This record gives sequence, structure tokens and C-alpha cells, in this order.
Amino acid sequence: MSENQAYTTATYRLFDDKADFAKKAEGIAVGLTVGSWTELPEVAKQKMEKHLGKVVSIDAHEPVNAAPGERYADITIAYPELNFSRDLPALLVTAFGKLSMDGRIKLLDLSPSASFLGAFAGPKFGIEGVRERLGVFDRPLLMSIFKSVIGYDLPNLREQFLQQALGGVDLIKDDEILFENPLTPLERRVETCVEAAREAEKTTGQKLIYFTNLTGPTFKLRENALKAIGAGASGLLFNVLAYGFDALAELAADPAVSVPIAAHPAMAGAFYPSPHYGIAAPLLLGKLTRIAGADLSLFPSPYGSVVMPKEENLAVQAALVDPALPLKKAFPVPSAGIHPGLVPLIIRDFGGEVVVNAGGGVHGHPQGAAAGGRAFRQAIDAVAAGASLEAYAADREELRLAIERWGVRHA
Ligand code: 1AE
Repeated sequence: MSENQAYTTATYRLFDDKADFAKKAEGIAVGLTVGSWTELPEVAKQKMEKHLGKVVSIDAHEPVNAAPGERYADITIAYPELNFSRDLPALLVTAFGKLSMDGRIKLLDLSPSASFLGAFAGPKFGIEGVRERLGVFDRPLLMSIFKSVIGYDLPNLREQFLQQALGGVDLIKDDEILFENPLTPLERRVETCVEAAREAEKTTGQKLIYFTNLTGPTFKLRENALKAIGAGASGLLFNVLAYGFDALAELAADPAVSVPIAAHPAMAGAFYPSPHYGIAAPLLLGKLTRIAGADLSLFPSPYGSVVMPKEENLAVQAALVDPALPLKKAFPVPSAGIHPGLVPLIIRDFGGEVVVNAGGGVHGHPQGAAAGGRAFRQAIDAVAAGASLEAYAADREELRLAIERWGVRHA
């Protein structure tokens, strides 16, 4: 590799029962860059050298008597950044465009150069900025998700918001399936919820960020984001995989989009779960989401209703906070099926820089959503106090009832 050039390295896991992995790797490095090499005349080779991809390493896993499907290699290729513009679509199409359809191959990681990363502002607020907005620095944050939103009108939505806010949550997010609709149109929805947030603050004394679902056709996203912010939205929820990383990057880099953005993982299951195909979760929901500028990244936890294995969860978290990336850190938000009885596990596994996020686990509390929020806050306090949930719940009714409803998971 030339020392004067910038490269992005891409690491793949390539499964093949028979292939010569060295040949395959060379085929990728050449095929995704200059197209062909050996047939080129010497003078053309000299000209094309700076555009040629290079095989960095091949780590083959070839057990003796390998069963069918077991043989694979982790291959790292360096792509000259001279070949593509400094945007995420160009990077992704270079490293995993046609290749993503060519056999059993999964993209594990991408490492662009510092120069490429310099084109991205990353999260505008990051973990610290979100904490500053809330004035909460000493505990995991608590997020609540609207549930039952389709077919509901503004008074219903307001009541639901108010109950969540009264429970002492820090963040409230729209459900990702709430789109523009006549019953709760964007600006009216935001105004209504912001007004309910103000009312709740009088009781709780707590600030809150409301992540409004940013929807609509791609070319209207900016306009809709500004409408929502103008109406008082203090955060935006964004279905990043439906729109693409570039749409998020454009929004996050826009000075007028002056609020934190939470990336929702809708559609992620089409990308990461297969060992043979797609894009690994730490890259998809961690590194790329952070480079594109999400302040928070939601993903299925290891414990709830939709699960992602724990090692993958921790690798997503690591990518969101990796100090090697010259960008602000993004909050990990392990989600789906979370209830208060899981809080000790979440904090044990993720530490304090985490957002505990729940929909059903708040709204399904026997005494309603406000009690549901309080049960979560009590669970977080219990962990901080070094107490077991069961002991802490003895004189805290909300937590006791939550434990009765969902139990406590210890491992
Ligand atoms: C992985 C995303 C989780 C999510 O968006 C959501 O709505 C979860 O709801 P609950 O907590 O499972 O009810």
C-alpha cells in the first residue's frame, strides 16, 4: 500500500467449502477497484496502481475434516479513498455493493481513514450533550416509548404523554410507526406533547426530551424536521435504515437541526442476524450510525422480547463509544421487552452510560404508565444503592408491583 494514500479497510467473513481464499481476496480487491489487473499493459498498470485495492490479511478458519458450511476466512481489503467521494453511500457501494450479493459473505467492519472521517460531524450532542440538556449526570437515563398511537387523537396522545412524563422519565420517544396522519399531525402533536411536558415538569421538577418521529419523503425530511423543532420538539426519532445513513448524516450535519437524534433500528433484522450475509450489528447499529450522526442508537437487547446476543450488544456499545473514532460518543439504547426487573442486568452489562428504554414495561404497569416510570426509576436507584430489587421494593409499591408483574432476572 502506498504511504501517501488514504485507504478504507473493509473486513469480511467469507464462507466457502472449497475456494482458494487468497485468490478470492485478490479478486475482491481488484474487482471492486480497477476491474482487472493481470491483463493490463505495464503502462496502464502504473497509471492504475493508485486506484488498486490491496489485500491486507487473510485469516482462514479451515478445521481438518471441516463439516460443510464450516470453512471460512476473515479477509481484510484496503480500498484507496481516491476511488470514492466522501459520503457513506459511496463508501458502502464500493466496499459492499455488488459484493453483498456474491455468495456467502458478511461485512464485519469498515475502517475509513481520518481524512474520510473528517467529512462527518458525527453526533451533534453525543452522550455528554444529551446529559447536559437534561441536567442529569449521575445515573443511566430512562426513556419511555409511546404505545397505542395509531387511531388516537391529540387528547389521547396528550394524556399518554403526561402519564409517561409524570413517571419521571428523561426521554420520551414516539413509536416508530407513528407517521403523518390527520388525527395527530406533526406540529399539533409536538405542541400538544410539549405542553404536557411543561405540565409534568411542574410536578416532577424534571426536564425531558421528546423525540418526535421524523417521517415523510426523503426530500421533505429537512422541512419536517424544522417544522417539528419550530413547534418545540426537543429531539427527533429517525428510522435510519429505511432512509439510509446519508439522510441521517445530512440531518445531523445541518446547523438548523438543533436537537439530538435517536436512530431507530427498524429493518435492521434484514441486515445483521445471519452469520453468512449482511452487515454485522456493531458496524450497522454502532459505527455507521455514529458516523452518520445519531446521538442515541436503539437496538434489541440480550434480555427482552426481541433479542440480539450479548456479545453483539456489547460490540455495538463499544462502537458507539470507541474513543478511537474522532467523534462524540453516542448513547447505547438496548431495547425491546425491557421491564424494571431487567435493570440490574442492563447496568451490570452496559455500565452507567446507557439509556434504559421501555414501552410495554412502562405502560403495562398494573397502576399505569406514571407508576411504570417510577418503578423503573426505583430500579435504577436500587442498583445505585447496591441493593437487590426485591429488598428495595419492600417499601416502594411501584417497584414491588412491577416485580410481581414481570419478575426479576438475575442472569
Ligand atoms: C428495538 C426497538 C424497540 C422499540 O422501538 C420498541 O417500541 C419497544 O417496545 P417495547 O419496550 O418492547 O414495548
